[in-house]
Amino acid sequence: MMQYAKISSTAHYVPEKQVTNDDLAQIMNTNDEWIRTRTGIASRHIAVTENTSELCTKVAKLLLEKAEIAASELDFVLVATMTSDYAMPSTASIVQGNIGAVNSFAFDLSAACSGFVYALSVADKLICSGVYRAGLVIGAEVISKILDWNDRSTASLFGDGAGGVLLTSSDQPCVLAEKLHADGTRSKLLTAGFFPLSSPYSSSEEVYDEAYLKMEGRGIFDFAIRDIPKNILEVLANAKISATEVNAYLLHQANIRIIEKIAKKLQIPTARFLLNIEEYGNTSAASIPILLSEAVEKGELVLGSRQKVVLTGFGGGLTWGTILLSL
Ligand code: B82
Repeated sequence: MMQYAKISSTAHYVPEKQVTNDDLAQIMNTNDEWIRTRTGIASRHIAVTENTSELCTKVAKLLLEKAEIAASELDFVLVATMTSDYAMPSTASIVQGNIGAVNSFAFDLSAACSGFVYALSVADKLICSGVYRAGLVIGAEVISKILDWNDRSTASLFGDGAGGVLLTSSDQPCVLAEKLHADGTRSKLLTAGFFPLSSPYSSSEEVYDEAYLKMEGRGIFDFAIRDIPKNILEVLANAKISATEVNAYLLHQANIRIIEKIAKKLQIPTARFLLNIEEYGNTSAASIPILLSEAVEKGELVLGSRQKVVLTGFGGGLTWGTILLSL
């Protein structure tokens, strides 16, 4: 019999400290009105003591508790992040150790704000192959550590957090259609954490100001408006499903204006597009799984209900991708 993958539980966790726009205005030249109208953001959660692996470990434990399965039953732990604790070991390895997933392999996946969608696609194939039966897929970021806190145009946009799903084998498909993309020719539009050559033998003239997150706002905004509606439509067409049959659209929470423009282009009421950017800001790879977990918690989405849900990530790489799920 064919093996498929389904979402057995969802969970999220954010650091306790919540920083409002007014709080930010105390430490930089900005104000609530400016941030809110441009971005839709009112606050963000910022890590004070917890690094990315700690946020992930909280999510991993919640996922196992909710589904009532033991860590030893997991085959893999996958973490999508661009803000891992270390370059080595992977954040996924640290989480695997913390939860005692003794039968799991573990690795991180780097696809910026598309990371969770990319990782879910990969995890789905691992299970559909029939080789593996259960795994965690977590999107997590502590972006606050790669921000230039002297640059008000980027520091106000981002927040820290983590969200994830437990995927297990099923006899019915949960992923109905998907399409992932990348365009590395536009990679300079969104960058963070450049490692310059530094050996005694290097004669590099590379610029050394690329440690912090940098974005060309207009360029990536235009990318989102142009490429994302096409991506969503190609996936719906592939599944022979109309845009109005989809119960909820969960898009990467980069900017409220992006989501409004995409909704308008697709001629879908904005109410179908779930939002949480107001509280969390842009949490990169964590934004979609936090959104999903909150919707399940509120009862707006129900696991096992066969509701149709679109997940769409887009960001650095450039990378983007859409997965159509039947929950
Ligand atoms: S912005 O350039 O300042 N702008 C658009 C012209 C204001 C409305 C801006 C702001 Br503020 C915040 C986010 C973006 C943006 O376009 N973000 C992204 C676009 C594509 C992929 C990822 C992102 C992201 O921020 O994660 C623009």
